[in-house]
Amino acid sequence: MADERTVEAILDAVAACAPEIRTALPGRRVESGETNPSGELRLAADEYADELIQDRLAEIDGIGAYASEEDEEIVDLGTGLSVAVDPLDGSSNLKPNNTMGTIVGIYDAALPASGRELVGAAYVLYGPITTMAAAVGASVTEYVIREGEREAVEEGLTLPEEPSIYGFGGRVPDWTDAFTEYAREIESDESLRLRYGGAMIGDVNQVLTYGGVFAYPALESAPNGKLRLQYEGNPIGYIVEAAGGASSDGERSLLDVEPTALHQRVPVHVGSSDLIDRLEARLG
Ligand code: AFP
Repeated sequence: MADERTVEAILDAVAACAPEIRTALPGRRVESGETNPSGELRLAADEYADELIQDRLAEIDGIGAYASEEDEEIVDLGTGLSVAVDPLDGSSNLKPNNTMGTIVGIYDAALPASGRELVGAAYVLYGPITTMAAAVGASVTEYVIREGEREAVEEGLTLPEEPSIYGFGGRVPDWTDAFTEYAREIESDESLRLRYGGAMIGDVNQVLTYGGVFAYPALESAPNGKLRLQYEGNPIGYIVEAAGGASSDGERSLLDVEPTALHQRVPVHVGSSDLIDRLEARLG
């Protein structure tokens, strides 16, 4: 089917960008002097990754729109699928040489779109190894990226039965009372260990690997949290749910959150179903 071929072509193109982005990082740790549409300071690496990915995707037939964390407006590429990208998630981790990622949501709908319109989603993790986790339909595959080529290492990836890690973003004094109660409940569970690295992709990959929960919750100062729905919450929620886990904005699946704007923020909670159920029992 045309869309499946286009989805695979998009995943191949993003994988091909990975070594070029990784190679470009050392020389682009400086701030560009610009801010992105969410008001965050941009690094030269953010701009490089955004331009490279957009150029490569523009060469693919079957893509109608490109949207990015770095660009205010949607770029018209003709007719076909819509691709929403966080070109370099966790770029503040670049200076301390910690993990970062690239996130891709592939929608069969005009943006901003519901997560239910996703036909594929993936993230690249720039860790000790460059990997990609990709969900197409109800299955997640982990790839190692070697010289820009995807090599499947695990198909039908699912979260482990027993969770073992948690990681919560935002400042603790800024958490709501309900989230604080949930956090204390999780912290007191002796089977769970804190893992928080400051780049969602690294933290989510820990959850996919070890089971558990990642959250960047609603804050007193930011009721919609920090992360963006179109190119962070939806694709990550799609991947974690395809891996047998759950996602939530505090009340419902992230995939059911009403899309209202390209850069709208949403509280993000993803992980093992039981831990998400316990979160919604607290926050709902
Ligand atoms: P940067 O891309 O500015 O580093 O932000 C990363 C991020 O969007 C997401 O990847 C993290 O989970 C979250 O922000 C970390 O936010 P805090 O710095 O407030 O913990």
